[in-house]
Amino acid sequence: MSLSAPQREAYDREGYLVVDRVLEPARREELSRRVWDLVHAAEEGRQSKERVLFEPGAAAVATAVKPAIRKLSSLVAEGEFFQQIARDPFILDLVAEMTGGAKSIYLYNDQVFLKPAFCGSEKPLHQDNSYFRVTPHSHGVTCWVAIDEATEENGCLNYIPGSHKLGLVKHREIPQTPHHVPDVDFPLGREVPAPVPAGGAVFHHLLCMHSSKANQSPHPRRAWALHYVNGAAACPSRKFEEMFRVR
Ligand SMILES: O=C(O)CCC(=O)C(=O)O
Repeated sequence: MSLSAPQREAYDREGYLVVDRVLEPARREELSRRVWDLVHAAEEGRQSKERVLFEPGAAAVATAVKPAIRKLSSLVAEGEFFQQIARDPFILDLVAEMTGGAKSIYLYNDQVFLKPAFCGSEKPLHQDNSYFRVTPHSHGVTCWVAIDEATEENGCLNYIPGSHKLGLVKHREIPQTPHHVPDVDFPLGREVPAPVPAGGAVFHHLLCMHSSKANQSPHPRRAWALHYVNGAAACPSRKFEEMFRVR
């Protein structure tokens, strides 16, 4: 299946699109279980350090005994189960359409974003392409799969509708953090929350501005972000040979 006409219009207009189900419940449950296993391994120091990003100090203390994990990179390196989801034809048909009718598709990278209950910190506003630098900008899309239900309370993504039409705006780094934020003197627009049911996904254009708030709820929020690029794109920040080819 590919995009319906209203979905296509919504994606072109807003720069993002929520799809309520991309994973069948059994697959979502298996993904959830496997991701918890990887997170527990990381908490116990059984993951390579390069793949794990911890919550900043104060938030980690909030969990008292365990370090709180913020990000886990490259699930596709974990083998077939994850690779099959990354290659899921339903997801890839949508990705192909959203990236200019891609004939070949690569995974630029993939990462699980975690917001542990009560202490998951915010992700400030940004455009993904301020990190990736894929051109044309429309040749990439992020598919953010909600492993847990993502709500306003536990830190779903918030988007500025239509902000993908602004072009790539200047960003500045926030010192001592891994974050970039827009550095502009014009209004960017109002952020709108995009809740996603567990097993659903939100797809966003690499220029659509988004952020997520801290998780102050008792419910963890985990999402697997798959950043796809059309094989015809220019990608100066990473070689295609080093990426995982999905189609
Ligand atoms: O999951 C989050 O809180 C941030 C995710 C994000 O910025 C992205 O997937 O591009």
